[in-house]
Amino acid sequence: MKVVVLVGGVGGAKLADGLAQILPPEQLTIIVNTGDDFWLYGLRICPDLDTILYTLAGLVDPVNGWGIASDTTSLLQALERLGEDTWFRLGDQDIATHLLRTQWWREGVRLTEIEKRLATRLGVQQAILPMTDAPVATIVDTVEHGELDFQTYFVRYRWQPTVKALRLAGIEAAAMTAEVEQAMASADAVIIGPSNPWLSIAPILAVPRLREALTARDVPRVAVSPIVGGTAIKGPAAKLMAELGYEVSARAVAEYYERIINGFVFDERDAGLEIPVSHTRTLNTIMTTNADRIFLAKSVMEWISGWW
Ligand code: FO1
Repeated sequence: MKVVVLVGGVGGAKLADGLAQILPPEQLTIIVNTGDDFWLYGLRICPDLDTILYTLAGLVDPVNGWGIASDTTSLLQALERLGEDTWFRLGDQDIATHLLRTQWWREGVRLTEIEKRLATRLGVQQAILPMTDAPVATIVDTVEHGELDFQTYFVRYRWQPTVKALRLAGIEAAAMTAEVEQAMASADAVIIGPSNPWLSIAPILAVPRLREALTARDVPRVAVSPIVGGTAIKGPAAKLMAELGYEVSARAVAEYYERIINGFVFDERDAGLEIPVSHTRTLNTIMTTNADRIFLAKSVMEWISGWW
């Protein structure tokens, strides 16, 4: 069964990792948000792509969920000595990825090809596809600071500013890649990971023609809720939902995805919520251990096979 999973950062990476442990590598394609990508010190940084790559390569920092385990910060310390405010914590080993990516980027290599090369070199066999090759930037309009680029909002201000609106700079010019189109066309199931629907999944769905490609075929399309018991498992999802005027619940997430999904997985702690989707399943969706990842991935796959 060929599975396509749409993801953002840490939560999505955990489910993708669970799926990677139970499916043959050629049967899993991971389509990743690139709205968080930005330039820093002349380097092209793609946080969500790197989080997925490092997680599947077994390199990720288990505490943060991003960056490389036991990485050092010599370069950051040198920058601080030179008077820089190093609010974005780039580890020394992590920088190697950004150096290579940037070199290839400047040579004109497509982001999809760059990520394929990085994955191959780190021994990752699954296809990790950026949502588009074009630079797209999530811009967060806040009450306190006006418009902020994503990482300034998320990391520098620790997602504390009040969000008024979101927009995606560059999305009109972004094209779906042949690789994403091919993955969508041959998918037997599509899973939307427990990533932030507004910050991580919306940019993927906003790539021109991607939403149509996703819904074109009659296959299971299942979203996993990132909201459990009215709060986010990690990050600003709950705070953002309230600021954008949504009820903070798994039901509101299901309603947000209603037109594109036919299945919804939400946490067993929320059993009893009425979900407006034809197929629903409650499970333990909190992935603390590796066994949790495998359990969730397996349970979702078995459930899909059961109703399809
Ligand atoms: N997140 C933070 O909260 N603080 C950081 O200093 C930080 C550095 C960082 C470096 C490389 C990388 O690939 C990711 C990094 N992240 C950091 C995570 C990342 O910016 C966000 O988690 C995502 O953009 C949201 O999915």
